[in-house]
Amino acid sequence: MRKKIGLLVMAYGTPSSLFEVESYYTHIRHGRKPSASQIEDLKKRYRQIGGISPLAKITRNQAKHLVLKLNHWYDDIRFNLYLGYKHTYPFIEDAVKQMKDDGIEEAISIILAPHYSVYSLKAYNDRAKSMSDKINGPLIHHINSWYDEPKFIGFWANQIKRTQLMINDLSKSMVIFSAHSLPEKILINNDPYPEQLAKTAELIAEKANLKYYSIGWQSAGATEEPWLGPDVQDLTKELYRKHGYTSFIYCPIGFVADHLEVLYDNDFECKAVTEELGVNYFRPRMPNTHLSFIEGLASAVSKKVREIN
Ligand code: FEC
Repeated sequence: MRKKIGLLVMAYGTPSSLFEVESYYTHIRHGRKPSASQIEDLKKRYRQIGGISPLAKITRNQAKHLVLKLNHWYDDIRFNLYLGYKHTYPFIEDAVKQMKDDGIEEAISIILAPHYSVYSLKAYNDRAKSMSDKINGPLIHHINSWYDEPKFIGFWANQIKRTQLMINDLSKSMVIFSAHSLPEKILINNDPYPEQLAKTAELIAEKANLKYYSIGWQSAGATEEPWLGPDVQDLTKELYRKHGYTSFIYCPIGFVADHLEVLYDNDFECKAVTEELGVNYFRPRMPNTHLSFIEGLASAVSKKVREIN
C-alpha cells in the first residue's frame, strides 16, 4: 500500500474580485487598514492588468501539476494536495486544519517562491507550524528554499536564449534579474535573501552563457523605511546612461507566475521607462506550469522525501 503524505503547497494569494482588494490589502498590512487612496491606487493597478490577477488560477494549476508529477514519480507514496494562501482564503491555517481532519499525519510543505527570507518565506512556515502545533499534528517537513534547483535554472536560461533570438545586437543588450524588494533592515541579521537571489542569477547566467547581467529589486512597498535597491526602474536608467544598451531583458526570478507584480510593475512600469529611453523591452514568459519548472519543484520535494526517509 502507498504511504499517504500531505503535500502542503503555500502561495501568496490574490483577491478574487475588486471587492476583496480592501480586505486583502489590510491582511498584507498585518491588519492596518490602507487609506482610501491606497486602495484606489491598488484597484487601478488591478484594472490595468484586466480587473483581477491571473495568479489564483495559475497557482491552482501549478499545485495540481506538481502533485500529479509526484504521484507519477512515486509508486510507494500517495501525495494528497492541500493549498494554503498567505493573504486570502483558504489560509495556510485552513489547509493545515484540513490535513488534520483528513487524517494526514505527515506532510511536506513547499512555498511557490524560490528565495528564503526571515521577512517573507519564514512567515509561511511559522504559520503552518504554529497551526499544526495548536491542533497536535500533522508533522510538517518544510522545504525552506529551492532557488538553485537545476530545472528551475534551466527554465530561465532557456527563456533568455529564446528571447535573445529576437535581438539583433546582443552586445547592446542587458539582462536584469530581479525579486521583490524587502525593507533594508533584513540585512542586519544576515538574511540569506539577497545572497540566494545572486546565486540564482549566477547559475542562470552560467547556463545561458551570459557574460554580463545585472541584479535589481522591484515592487518595493510605499513606506518611510529604506528598501533594498537598486530599484529595477532606476537601474534601467543608470545602465542606459552608462552603457547605452538598446535592449533590456527583464527576468523577475523571485516570482513564479504571471501576476500583478510582473504584469504591472514589469510590463507596465519598466516598459514605460524603456519607452521613455527609446530602447527595447523584453520580458520572457514566467514559469507558470511549464514542465521544466514543475519538475524543479518536484525535485525539491523528492530531496525532502529522501531526507525524511
Ligand atoms: O497578483 C496578485 O494579486 C498578487 C501579487 C503579489 C505577489 C507578491 C509577492 C511578494 N510580496 C512580498 C513582499 C511584500 C511586502 C509588502 C507587499 C505588499 C504587496 C501589496 C500587493 C502585493 N504585495 Fe507582496 N506580492 C503581491 C502583491 N509585498 C498588492 C500591497 C500594495 C503594494 O505595496 O504594492 C509591503 C507590506 C506593507 O506595506 O507592510 C513586504 C514578497 C513576495 C515574493 C514572495 C512570495 O510570493 O511570498 C517578498 C506574488
